[in-house]
Amino acid sequence: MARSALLNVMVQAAMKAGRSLSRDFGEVQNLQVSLKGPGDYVSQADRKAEEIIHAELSRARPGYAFLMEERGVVEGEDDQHRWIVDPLDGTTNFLHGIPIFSISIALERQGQIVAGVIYNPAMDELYTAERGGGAFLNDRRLRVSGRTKLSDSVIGCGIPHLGRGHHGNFLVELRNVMGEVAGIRRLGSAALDLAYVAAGRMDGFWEPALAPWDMAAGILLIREAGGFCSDMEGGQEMFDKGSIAAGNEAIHKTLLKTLKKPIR
Ligand code: 2AM
Ligand code: CA
Repeated sequence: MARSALLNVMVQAAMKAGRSLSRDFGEVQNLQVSLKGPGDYVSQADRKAEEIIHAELSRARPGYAFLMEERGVVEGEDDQHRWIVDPLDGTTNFLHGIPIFSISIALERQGQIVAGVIYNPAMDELYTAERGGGAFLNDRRLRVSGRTKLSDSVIGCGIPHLGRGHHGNFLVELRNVMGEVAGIRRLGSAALDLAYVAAGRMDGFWEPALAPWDMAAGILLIREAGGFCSDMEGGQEMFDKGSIAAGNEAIHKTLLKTLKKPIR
């Protein structure tokens, strides 16, 4: 498949970081049994992957700014462009030897996401999208699912855990959705969840507390696959609100409504 120069740069960075994460993931599986456990090792793997992506992208596009999970904001001379990077999304899975984790890289131009790459090294699945150019899984063009009824739909979500998020609110959302759908899934990598919606594997997704690096590439993938994304209030402030709801046009609309049903 012929990719643009920009996507090539992003894919190369993601795959190089992916090779590093794969090596470390193999080690994590061995470390599971050791006394100290793999926690520190995983933070190192995460930082190493971020280092690789930062080096590759800076070399190919000097001066672009960064927003990265580990380093935070890195200013650049170019005030038009910003990379938004999660070097390891699905850290808890990685730490537990579950092969569902990803690298997410997006490029923002004048505040608009114009390119996105999500890579799952364990499954060798590469998702790419460029604004106006469609979304792809490896070489295959993606389209969001065509299901229109919630009762036929598989809906992904993120579940808050110890020390994170509002557990009571989530239980209300879950109760509202679980009674209406064919199934609920929780992958543990928001970037991959969004990629799965773009691929039509899941019909919708919501998560109330995410960072821009979890969502940026996935939002573009879904839009380029013909889907819809909003914050959980239905607006376009996903980064500011930190929440997201996504799906095809029909499911996105019904999901938003269902999430907000008053408690019975
Ligand atoms: P992570 O693996 O990079 O931490 C799981 O529900 C999703 O929530 C994952 O994508 C996970 O990303 C993300 N997540 C976990 N802690 C987070 C935090 N403090 N802020 C934003 N996103 C977070
Ligand atoms: Ca993340």
